[in-house]
Amino acid sequence: MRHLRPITICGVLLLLALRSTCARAETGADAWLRYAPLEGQAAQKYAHLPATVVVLGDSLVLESAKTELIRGIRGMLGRTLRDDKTLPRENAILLGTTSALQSAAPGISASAGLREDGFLLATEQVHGFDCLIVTATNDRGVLYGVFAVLSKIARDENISSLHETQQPYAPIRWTDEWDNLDGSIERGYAGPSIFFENGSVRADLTRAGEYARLLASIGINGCAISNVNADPRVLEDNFLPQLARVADVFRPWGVQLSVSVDVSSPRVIGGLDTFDPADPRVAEWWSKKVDGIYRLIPNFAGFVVKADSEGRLGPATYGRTPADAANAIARALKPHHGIVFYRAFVYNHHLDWRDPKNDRARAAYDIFHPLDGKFDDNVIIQIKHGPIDFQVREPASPLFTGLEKTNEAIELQVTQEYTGQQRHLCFLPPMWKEVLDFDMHAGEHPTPVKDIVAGKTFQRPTGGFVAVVNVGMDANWLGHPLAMANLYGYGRLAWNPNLSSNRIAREWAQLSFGNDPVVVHTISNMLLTSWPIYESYTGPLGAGTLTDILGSHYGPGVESSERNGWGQWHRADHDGVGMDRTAATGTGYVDQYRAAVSKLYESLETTPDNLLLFFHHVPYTYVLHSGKTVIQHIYDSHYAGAEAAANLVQQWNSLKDRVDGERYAEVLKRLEYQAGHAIVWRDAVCNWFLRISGIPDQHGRVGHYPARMEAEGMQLQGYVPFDVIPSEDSSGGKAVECAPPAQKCSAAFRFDGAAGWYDLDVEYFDQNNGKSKFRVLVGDQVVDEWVADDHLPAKKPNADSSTRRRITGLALRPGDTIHLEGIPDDKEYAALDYIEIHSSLD
Ligand code: GCV
Repeated sequence: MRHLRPITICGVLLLLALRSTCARAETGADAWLRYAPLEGQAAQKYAHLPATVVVLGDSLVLESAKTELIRGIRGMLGRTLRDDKTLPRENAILLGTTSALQSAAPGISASAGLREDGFLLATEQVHGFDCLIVTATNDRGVLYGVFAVLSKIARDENISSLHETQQPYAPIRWTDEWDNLDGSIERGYAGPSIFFENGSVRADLTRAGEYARLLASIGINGCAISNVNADPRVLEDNFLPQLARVADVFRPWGVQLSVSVDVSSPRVIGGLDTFDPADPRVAEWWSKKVDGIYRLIPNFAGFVVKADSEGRLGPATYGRTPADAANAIARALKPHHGIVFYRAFVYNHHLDWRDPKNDRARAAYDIFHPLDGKFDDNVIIQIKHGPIDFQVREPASPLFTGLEKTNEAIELQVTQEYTGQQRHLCFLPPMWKEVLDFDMHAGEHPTPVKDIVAGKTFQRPTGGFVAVVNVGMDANWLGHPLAMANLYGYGRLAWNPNLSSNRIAREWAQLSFGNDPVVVHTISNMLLTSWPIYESYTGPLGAGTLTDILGSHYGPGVESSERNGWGQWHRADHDGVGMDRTAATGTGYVDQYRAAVSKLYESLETTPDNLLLFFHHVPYTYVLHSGKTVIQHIYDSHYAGAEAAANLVQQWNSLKDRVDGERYAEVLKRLEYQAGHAIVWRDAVCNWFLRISGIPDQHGRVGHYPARMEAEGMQLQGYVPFDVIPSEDSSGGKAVECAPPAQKCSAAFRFDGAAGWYDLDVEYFDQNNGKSKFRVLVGDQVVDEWVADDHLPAKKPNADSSTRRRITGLALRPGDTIHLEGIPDDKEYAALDYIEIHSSLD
């Protein structure tokens, strides 16, 4: 080995010291707008940046653009720009609309064809001075341009010679938040609402303003803040001034406010005896209500409507159609340029599961296609990306080509309802891109979903993108520090769906964690592999997320999809699995697509493996394109997925000391949890399919766990065995609990392996209705203790609450007694499932 010279060693030490001081503690609240100081060469690159910023014009949004620029430059380069109002007599950064710039300096660069919100970044001489120009047709475009410049600097890009135009792909780029007025959030996983508490708008809206800034930085221009399962009180006269306060904190960032409304509002809060959209009194009620809103909120965006769905009232009450309901509301908004998003998520959740021709996936097309052309031009039909409900993999909804004379928006879901609820890492842009890029074959040229929703394919005046986000009061907005990559990715794709997932992942990693190439490479690799990993242990071959669809939508629950009216069926029986949606023998759903797509999915040969079970019912022995049988694929993918989840932990470990300690620890905790829960998924799904198919795993893994010691097989004191329901939610279908009157219980066994270093995995149940305590002892020595105080979505011991505690590096000797002690708390009885012992060298 070459010896390091002392000077080199000093250099290395200095670098290490620098790196650790640079690794600042962070909560994640700054998200991708950290503006962390650039060092050395990186900062040098911007040494010639002008010292002055000139804003031509006067508006709240331009003021935000200016203050953001000053803030960002201060943070990254440690310089405070001078703020000037008139064209300078020195080099400057010029901000203003094209018309303001043209009148201040005729002849200045203006990009022809800039659309609303698009911007131009250009370096050129103005009156003989070198200027960086950020211009747009509207103030919001200027703000977006400033964020683009700051992003370039943060990512170490050259800005000394620029002529770059960026245009949004579509006018609609919105988020929906499913926040309730009491402060809870439906399918929110990061704390309470940033908008509401105790039935009112929050007194302190600081976070709401910060959120609007984040949204603006990725080009989002509208936000509906209240749950689509709408509370009519949101439209009460005394509530409107409260909404106006939210609009006020959104306005400086160019984000327009919207709320979700209940179509029965005219009856529930309006004093009418009807909400029939055809009744003139109802139309008048909406009109007056909307006029009142615009008096308080002149830039109000409009409403989101969920009706006749999942128990919500709707126009069907009066035999009217969604078009009747949407138009009645849209006509009230029209004079104010407001819009209605009418959700296509309308289906019967009491479908008769015994009828093999019934199919929830058909619902949106069956209901909305016949209404094409009947919606007013300020109505947008908001269509979930797939025909079911944000499953881990779905084909594109056929409704995208079912509406040629109607505006559309695609609805995506940032909050990970069916994709791990921000406890599992699942970077969704690759999934969204599969749908956005999917050619629906609606013309001679490719007609991908992204073009249809943007209004390009059928020449619609408006349309675009909506995502359900559900940020909360948790400092880092979405719970998992890496989950914000999904919000960032959504915004970037809504702006430009042609961006690659790789580019988005790298951008986000750079902005959120800095430009260390190792960090950027590792994080983007983790992000880019995370959806396939999650899919492989939760819902392979297009069967849908095999989760508890009747409850939490979180852990495994294969059985829960079947024999109920919700229609998320996978139809697994003793012989085979999958929904037959073909035209020949199934529900006929495939015929909702245009011919080329329907042909693709009608045939077993051409249906891709990853959507096979969405379209076809096949025997377990059916051989996939991959050469494996369906059943072996199910087993193999679950084992491979759980292993890959464990590998995410290793990858993250390699970044210790390269990222700040706070986020490092939080991500590590979540990834370790995920690795454990992936095993819960693996075992539950594999054992369920083993039981129903009767076909063993070729590799002998399923049902055989040689390293495992079941709790019910240990020497128990106080602990009592019980059956876990459903049985696949625990190892061997049983666990032990320390129920009252016991106050402390123990389970013990003798270690009979060879002397050596071992890791111990303790599988226990962490419910949300108590905080049990656990201790592990080897002989008399306590080797670990913890409190089960996580907030998982379960009040019982089941696959939602099943949690792994890993204890590493234990020196065990044959004959050692290992004791597990549990102290119950409240309704949580310190339940234990099993222990696994692995050599630390494995
Ligand atoms: C807001 C799914 C979710 C519901 C949600 C619904 C919707 O069914 O589980 O929580 O309701 O979708 O999108 O309206």
